[in-house]
Amino acid sequence: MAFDPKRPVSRRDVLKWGAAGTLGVIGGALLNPGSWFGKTVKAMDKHELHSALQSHKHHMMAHGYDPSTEKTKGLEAAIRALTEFDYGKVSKRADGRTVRDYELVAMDTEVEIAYGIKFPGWAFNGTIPGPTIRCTEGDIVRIKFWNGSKHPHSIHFHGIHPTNMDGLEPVQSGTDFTYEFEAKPAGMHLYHCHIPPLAKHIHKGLYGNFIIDPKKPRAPARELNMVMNGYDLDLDGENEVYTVNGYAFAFQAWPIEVKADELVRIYLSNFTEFDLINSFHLHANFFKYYEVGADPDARPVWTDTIMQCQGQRGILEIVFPEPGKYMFHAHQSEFAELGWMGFFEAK
Ligand SMILES: [Cu+2]
Repeated sequence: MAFDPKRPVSRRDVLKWGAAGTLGVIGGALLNPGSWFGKTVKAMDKHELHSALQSHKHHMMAHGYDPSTEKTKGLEAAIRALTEFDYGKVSKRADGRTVRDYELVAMDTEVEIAYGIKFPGWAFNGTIPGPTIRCTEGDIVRIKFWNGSKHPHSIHFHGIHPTNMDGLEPVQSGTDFTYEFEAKPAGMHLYHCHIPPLAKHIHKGLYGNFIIDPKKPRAPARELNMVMNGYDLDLDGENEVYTVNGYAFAFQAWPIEVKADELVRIYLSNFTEFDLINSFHLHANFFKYYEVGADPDARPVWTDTIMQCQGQRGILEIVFPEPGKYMFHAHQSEFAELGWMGFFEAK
């Protein structure tokens, strides 16, 4: 196909070019600061990109997709996001209620989203997704939000709370606001910026999971946190990279180690903008799925594939029956091939 400098880079191009080294080159060209903030990528950048892609073709054809297993900063952040839960700074109020204090800072920052690709994100505490906020039903949750970004932002939590704590008011650059409410109902929730244009503010990275544990704890399990997302690298309203926990192919490069026969519980949400639906498919096994996980009487779905709309979330409970490598990925094949796939390694 003839190179057309005016034609935007499509996700199909990325798919076609999809060798790790090539993605790095694409990222480097697209994320050239001069081109990124404009509507389209500069012709010069695209020309360089095209030449670089040609030189990578042979390697790609010979080896197929070969994501690097190098533990980059982005990959480490994705692995940390799996098991890091922020329980806040805990204190007791005079009436005996547990108070949890958290701090979230919005920043304009570059985040590594795939091997060699940096994304000019807006992030809570420097990572996409932001920290996983966790508490117990009935706790008083206090989140001090400081806006260190150049743009107005807010934090909108899902759950039941007073409307003046709902995050619709912008918090201006360089100022702060403290959200305070009682955590309810128990379940798997989420938080995100709620300032228009919303798709842009969310897509740039201002989101994370918010888990409210029930007062009667769930059964002991190996607990994992997962956020599905996408990145639109050339601002054409389509994603070119898809991930779980912010980094393409993270758990292909580094499979998630679990034990056969132990209960694995995953708190899963979907923050993919521009595509209406994302999904989670597990190979060679089934799992129980609790939508939101707020209804203690709900009967889970017993399946190997679930889908989530934007902002939808739920709890998966998996037992791996025997040792082996179990693939998991979005069942939109294109998303999987653009980064949203990985493995559980049961030992
Ligand atoms: Cu925002």
